[in-house]
Amino acid sequence: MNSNNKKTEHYFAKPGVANIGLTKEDIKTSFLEKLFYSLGRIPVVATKNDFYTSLALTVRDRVFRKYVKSLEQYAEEDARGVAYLSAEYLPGPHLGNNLLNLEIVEETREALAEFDLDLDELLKEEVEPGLGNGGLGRLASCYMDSLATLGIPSIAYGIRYEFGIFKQEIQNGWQVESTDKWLQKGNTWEILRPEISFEVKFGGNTEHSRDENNKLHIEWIPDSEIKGTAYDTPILGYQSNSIILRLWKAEATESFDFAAYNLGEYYRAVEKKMRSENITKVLYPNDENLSGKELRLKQQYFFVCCSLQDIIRLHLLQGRKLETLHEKFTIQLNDTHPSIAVAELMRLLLDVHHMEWEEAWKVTKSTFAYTNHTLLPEALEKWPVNLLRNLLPRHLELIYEINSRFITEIREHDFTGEQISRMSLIDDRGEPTIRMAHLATVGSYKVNGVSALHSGLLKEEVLKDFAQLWPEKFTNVTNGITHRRFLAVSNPLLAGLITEKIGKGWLTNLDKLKSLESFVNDEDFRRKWMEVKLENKKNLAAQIKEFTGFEINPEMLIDVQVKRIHEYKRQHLKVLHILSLYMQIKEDGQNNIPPTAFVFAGKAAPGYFMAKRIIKLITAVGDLINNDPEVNKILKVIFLPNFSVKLAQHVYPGADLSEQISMAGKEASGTGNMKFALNGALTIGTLDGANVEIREEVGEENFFLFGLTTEEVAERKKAGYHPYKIYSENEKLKRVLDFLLSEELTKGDTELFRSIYDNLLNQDPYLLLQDYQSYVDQMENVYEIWKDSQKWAKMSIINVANMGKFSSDRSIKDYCEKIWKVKAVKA
Ligand code: NBY
Repeated sequence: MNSNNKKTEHYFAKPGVANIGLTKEDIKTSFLEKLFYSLGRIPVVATKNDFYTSLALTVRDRVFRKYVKSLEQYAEEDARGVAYLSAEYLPGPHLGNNLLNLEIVEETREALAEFDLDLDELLKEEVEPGLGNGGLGRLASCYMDSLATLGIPSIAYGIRYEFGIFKQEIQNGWQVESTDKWLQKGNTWEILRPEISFEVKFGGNTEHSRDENNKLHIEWIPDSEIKGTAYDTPILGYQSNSIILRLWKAEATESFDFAAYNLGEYYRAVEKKMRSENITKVLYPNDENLSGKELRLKQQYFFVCCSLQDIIRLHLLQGRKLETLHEKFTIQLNDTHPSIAVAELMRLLLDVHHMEWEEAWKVTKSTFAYTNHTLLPEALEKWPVNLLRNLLPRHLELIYEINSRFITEIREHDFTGEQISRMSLIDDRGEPTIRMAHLATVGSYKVNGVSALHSGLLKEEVLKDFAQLWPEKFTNVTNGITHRRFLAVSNPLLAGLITEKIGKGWLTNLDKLKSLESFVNDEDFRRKWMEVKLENKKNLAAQIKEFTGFEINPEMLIDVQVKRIHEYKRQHLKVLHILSLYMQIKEDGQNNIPPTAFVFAGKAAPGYFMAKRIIKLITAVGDLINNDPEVNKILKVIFLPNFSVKLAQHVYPGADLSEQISMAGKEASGTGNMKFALNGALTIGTLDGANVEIREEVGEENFFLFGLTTEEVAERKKAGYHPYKIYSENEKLKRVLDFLLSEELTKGDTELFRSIYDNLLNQDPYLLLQDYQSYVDQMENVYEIWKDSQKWAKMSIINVANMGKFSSDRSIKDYCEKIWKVKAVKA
């Protein structure tokens, strides 16, 4: 297996160290022991959740065994490591993934069968941690899988939100949110580390004084203080090491409680305790747009402060000096959410560890690297100066000082006054705010975007002045996904067929899929390929039935768009297309459309009016179509509520067509696009984000392209875009748009979709009308090819065969080589 490390093996072989094996018998024994001794249950009274928990504990022991081994290796090699800072993670269910990575799926299935238990039933019991909004959080979790698998010394830090992303229900066609109480039944995968705990201060003011040598001393006198405590979850890699996801929970400090208690102010103390704990209560459900919420800034600072103190503790524990922090650690900032870390590390080095400015700044900007995930102006974080002054007065001073030195530096270059004010960390055009992306850029040694297109645009637009100043600082790392979770675990049938053909090397080297190409003309293989897809479609149909009550015929073309609901992602463009088909059937009497089920899923930010209305539009179109006997044999429209990693794992394998239809230049990368293609769906999409690279890899003849390019979008807007003109000149489009206001669709409430209608006719900022005809035409082409099932199967195989590049293993290797300069530690 992974380790030939004699010392480690020897340690584990010592008498007294429990032998926890991986055979069916070992699993049976442990499973019963957990049920008896950890849960105090006997099989006759045990609930499904008890059985799930016993199994999870059984597996957790084995995962920790790997982790302890990894720790010993990392310590022995004194290796350079990565700390990944992310405010969000979406790990998905742990159990199935851990079983795969331990290679004990079948052993476990058989062991459970001997107790008359079904592994698949127990897997369903797991409640997943929804500690993120979407792509960014899921990416962090894919990266952890690859970091562990590749044996990169690393630790991931984040926030242990008590309530994750809200639960979505659909009531009367509208999204209704409720609290995600994911910890209600406990969380078997984490362990509390009460001894790993740090203080975090807020508010107050700073005091400046000079000592006898005229050296300036600055002291921050905060007005409140809380404590962050670590909860560790091991994340196991495939056949290999494990790393830790360390999430911080906020609590009141003891001293604080105690003082109040002495004063007899017990209730006041309890209240304060509750207020402190609020910091990690709930995840903010905004995916792309955030207003200046104080609690959100508190969350960001809270987890950054705990994480940096922990990193410094780990560094000093090895007997090293802080001056070498950047040699032993690199800290990756997952977007600007943790970017206050730049100021916080400066504060720790200057005020707590008494380093000089120049030295501290050198360490800081050699330690951080920053990943940008968005170009949307409204999603670029800016914190009001006043909010920082109240909450983090010392950090505000430090940011001003960093800025003033930075401005002095750039004045020496040939930058215009306009450029200098554009680059400043402080935007004082209105209410003064701090531009967090600028802080992150100035305070990092590398900045990367998440696809080739996005990284290019970052350099040409959002951060162009910085790219002119420091061209070598900018780089690209195209996103990737873990093919172990998104193929091996979630699509065992396709994984099995692939392994049968080419062996299992693809599990650790996804480029191996390339050899599938040599079987495209093998009729027998294509038949098996299509059989597997059909099975997966049946499974998806069963999920749809379970969660919506609707039945779809699994033979239909299953056309899927799953992702956060956002105008730039253009779910409503898909709706316009569906309505055009409806009209064709109803008004033109055309029914040569192949039977298609349109499946949508995704959450809308609770405060995002248009996104919520788009959900209502999808469900209204669904009501109309699904209940019309003339239409519903040909079309079905499904909205699957409460999209999650767990649900996603059923959706990708069952999809035929993947909708990646954002306006070019807006989707930084997308990762769902990769998951679909890896599971054999074909893509209809724009030249946006990683679609560009997917198309390059699979070949343009195997990708359904439509719409304007990024440059064309810019030109179109510059020349003056008039959606109304397009509307009035395209008869069929006009008919579809006008239908949005019809009695039939709105059941009499004809103003229901007025906001969408008006927006599209008057502004249409995401160019739906512009791209409409090109989309509809390309869908015609999709239908033509769908009718030729052999051709479709060939294209599907070629898509899968060319997904090698999109493994997160490749992404992490890129980070290691281009950015981190970190090497794997793996025997
Ligand atoms: O990150 C997504 C991008 O939209 C997608 O194109 C990319 O593939 C993915 C991974 O790089 N961004 C994203 O998911 N963003 C968020 O979830 C998010 C969450 C919170 C906030 C902003 C964005 N926030 O400001 O609180």
